[in-house]
Amino acid sequence: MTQDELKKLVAQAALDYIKPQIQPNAIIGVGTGSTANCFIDALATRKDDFKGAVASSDATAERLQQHGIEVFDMNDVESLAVYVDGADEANRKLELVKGGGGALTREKIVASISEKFICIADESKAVETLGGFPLPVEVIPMARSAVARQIVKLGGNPVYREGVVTDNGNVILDVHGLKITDAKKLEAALNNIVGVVTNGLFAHRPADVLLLGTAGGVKTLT
Ligand code: ABF
Repeated sequence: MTQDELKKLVAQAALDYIKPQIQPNAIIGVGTGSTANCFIDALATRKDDFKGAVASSDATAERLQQHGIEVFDMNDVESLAVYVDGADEANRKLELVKGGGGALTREKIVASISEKFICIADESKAVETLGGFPLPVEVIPMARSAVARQIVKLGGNPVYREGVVTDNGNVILDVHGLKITDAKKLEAALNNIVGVVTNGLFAHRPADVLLLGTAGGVKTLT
């Protein structure tokens, strides 16, 4: 199976977590990226089973609307039945590195009000130790160099993602060279640097379920 086919497979499998019998009129949190896009396309086939969605990026909001799915402002929503999103890396504890697509802050906000976070990914995203994929950190533009110096002190090698401005008007540093053995500790340490908006570690709020697309089918990890 190609990587695209694996993404479609897990996106389809995520639909099982939308349960109109148990949660009628649910609002679904929807992530960003190519795997999340497959989920949006699959979601469009089940429009009668939920009320609408909260989007983790402008691009996702646009794709949802193109499918005729109502997009809610998160300020008008108290909680989300499920949040479905991809990741750049996932470990066995379901801690994630996210933000390769630049939407990490809104993704983390949406995850924070979700009862269940379903991460969907092809098997290439499953790793023993996080950090092989450079860890994205969203930063207030004027603090870019100051934050980069602090990240070097934590042992990382931050690289400015040139030409990218997030939906929130900020910039991104991609931190190379980290071998992340204590994701919660690093997530907190990075959050503590003045000028950091968010970092792409999802360890304090990891996924609840990881649906991995493999050649043998969908593997469900909890
Ligand atoms: C989002 O999309 C991000 O957090 C992650 O960076 C990216 C994964 O993209 P893809 O599904 O295209 O590999 O989930």
